[in-house]
Amino acid sequence: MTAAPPATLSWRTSRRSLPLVRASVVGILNITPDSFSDGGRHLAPDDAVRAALVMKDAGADILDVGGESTRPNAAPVSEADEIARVVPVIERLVAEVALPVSVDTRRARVARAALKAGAEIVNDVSGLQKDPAMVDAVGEAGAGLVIMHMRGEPDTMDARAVYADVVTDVARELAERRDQALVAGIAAETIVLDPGLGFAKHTEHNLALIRHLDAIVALGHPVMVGPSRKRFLGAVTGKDVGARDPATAAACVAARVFGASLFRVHDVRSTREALDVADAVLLSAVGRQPSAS
Ligand code: HH2
Repeated sequence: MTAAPPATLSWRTSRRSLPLVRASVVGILNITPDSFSDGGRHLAPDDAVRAALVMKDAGADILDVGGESTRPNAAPVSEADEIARVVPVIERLVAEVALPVSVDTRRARVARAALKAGAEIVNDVSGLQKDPAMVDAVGEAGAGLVIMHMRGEPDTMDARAVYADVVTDVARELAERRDQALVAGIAAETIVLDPGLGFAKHTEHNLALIRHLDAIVALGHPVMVGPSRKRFLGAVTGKDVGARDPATAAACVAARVFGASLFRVHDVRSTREALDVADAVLLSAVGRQPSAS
């Protein structure tokens, strides 16, 4: 097996070009009472800023702020409440933490409010399927856009985890959503693709998607993965949600070997260290002389 770092080595957002030579770690900040692993921890802006500073110190490159849980059976949140949760936190993060901020939302109005508050990336887990106004909200701001693969809604997605071939099906559906963004005028270099681990996928689907990530890398955009503390890691290790950070770091390393560039995690420190070691190995291989093998 020949592992190679991905070819797409930067990502343009509305504020800068983010280098992606080294693996980028995206720290998760859920401003929700009910997210499956960190719900209720960062509801107050002071707590969110404190957690973000710890993530920065641990080596986070980007902060991803979300105001709506996408786990099955999560309590619905109104658009106004979602904005009220994320905007004050984003304003404080931009002023006090000085890392690029992404907003994890499926709603165009929330995206617009977050971008106005200083966010520069929109992470849409519906992959532009939920809100028809999302493409314009992202395109007008020139924001970075994460197009994640899922099917249906969080409450119905498990029943939609039926694939002829999960790798080709997910790559094809992601390509269709990417094309929809391009047709609407979103610049190619602002787009990142994400296979949506755990969203309408069973354990074997998640593992196959990591093993064959090259099919998504081949679409020509940087690839993000979000395995953090998810159920499939519990299925592999037998660990409860609170004890899945080593498994998360291992899944990120595997995804790095197969071409991912961005890694969305709760515990930044353990994944940062694991990816630094992976990159020390993978990036040293770039300069290898054929005669030395
Ligand atoms: N996973 C979750 C939420 N957002 N975004 C991307 N791009 N990729 C992912 O895999 C992804 C995501 C779910 O995890 P979490 O935010 O921890 O939980 P919840 O949805 O309960 O807030």
